[in-house]
Amino acid sequence: MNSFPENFLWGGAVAANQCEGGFNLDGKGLSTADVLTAGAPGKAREYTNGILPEKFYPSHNAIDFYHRYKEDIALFAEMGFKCFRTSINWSRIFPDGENGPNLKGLDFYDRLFDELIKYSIEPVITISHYETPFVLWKKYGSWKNRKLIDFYLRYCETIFTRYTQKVKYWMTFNEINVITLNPVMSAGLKIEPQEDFNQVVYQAAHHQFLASARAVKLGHDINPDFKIGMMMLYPTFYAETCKPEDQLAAMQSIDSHYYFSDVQVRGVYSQKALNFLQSKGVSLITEPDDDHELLQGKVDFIGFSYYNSNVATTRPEAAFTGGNMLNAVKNPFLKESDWGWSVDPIGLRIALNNLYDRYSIPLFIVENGLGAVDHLQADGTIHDHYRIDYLRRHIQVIKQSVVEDGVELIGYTPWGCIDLVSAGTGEMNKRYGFIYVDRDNQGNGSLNRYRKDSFYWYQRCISSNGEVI
Ligand code: BGP
Repeated sequence: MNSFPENFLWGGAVAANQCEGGFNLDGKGLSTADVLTAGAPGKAREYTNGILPEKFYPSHNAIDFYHRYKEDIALFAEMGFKCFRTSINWSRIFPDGENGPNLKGLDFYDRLFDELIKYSIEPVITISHYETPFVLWKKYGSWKNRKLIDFYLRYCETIFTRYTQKVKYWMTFNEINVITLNPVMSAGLKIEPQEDFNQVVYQAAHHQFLASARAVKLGHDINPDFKIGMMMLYPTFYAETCKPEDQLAAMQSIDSHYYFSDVQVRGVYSQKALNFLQSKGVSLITEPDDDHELLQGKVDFIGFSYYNSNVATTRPEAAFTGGNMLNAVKNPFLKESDWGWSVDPIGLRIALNNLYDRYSIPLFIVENGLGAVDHLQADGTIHDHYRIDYLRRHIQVIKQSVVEDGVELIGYTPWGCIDLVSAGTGEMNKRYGFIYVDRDNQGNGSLNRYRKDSFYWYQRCISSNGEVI
């Protein structure tokens, strides 16, 4: 093979809570994402205990994809998308997590998937992307509680059955390993001062592993053609020096992420993982069938996000910079985005190789991209050469990984293919899209859509199957 496979899924990715808006329409319940405020530019968002009138919640209206999905999908089709990754908003289907399903919510996703299928765009669906029904959080403490597994499974059964003819690719949890880095955003985990962080987080992760495994089994029973994957954030780690202690630190850093993929791909906790839990004083509360269930629910593929690489060091005085979900030690060999995230295409090749060598199952890059400030010109154009440069360099190494290294890759969906609300900071001005949306950090703007230069560039990339970039 000397090019991308013919059936390679080029596309783009979003998440329901960051683009849909319509947070209280047609019977939708409140979700944890709906009580997340906008941070000051560059600053983390905050959770409020319910909606406070004096606060601004950017995802309440987001980019109004809920009403404009037809216009947006037409633009994706114009770019030639073969697939589109989004998530189903759990609280649209089960407004309080327990009672439902809400038929109007189900109808919305039927219409959305029909629209994609009309253009032969394959939906790629994340079942839970950083939102949990708010009531499940309030009433049960979210994923701390084993009961969440049953609520999640009921939701899965509903959507697997309803969309069995429309959706083939599913992912059970977005960036499941982020539970250790941002437990509130990832899993709705509010950790009280008297609670032990590790005990809560790894217990909740165990519940998610079981929920995912049961969902994989259930999905395959409902439709054997389903491809059900896990999804992780992949943070390539370099050792700061060849000092053995730094190398060990790099290995241990990435191991703390393999903890998650090992269980979901291999269906077992490794001895290393069990020892790690013990060293942290974590004692998992399990039931007799848990091991068997994990083994029954091994995933079909690994979806992952990759934005930047990281550096592991034993030097306590090392300087830190930004990065997706985890602050990284500064790498003097790399440039950084306006948000301080390193730009490192080679790190993506390493990620692809590491994952494929370790697991030998298909991979899917479901997030990658550059968050940047764009400038809308008076004539409606946006000249985002920096984004084209970022994506071009990443696609070059993806091709090398597929063609030279033999990595089996299903597809590539750059993040935020249409501008949307940032998960980390709630900003609109941190834009990733090929399509510009006229809305600012305070929620002002016409919401009109504009094609950026990268729109035409990606269109050529797709039509040439990655040859013209
Ligand atoms: C990932 C999340 C996405 C997304 C992306 C970019 O971790 O899965 O939801 O938003 O990061 O991050 P941000 O929006 O903070 O720039």
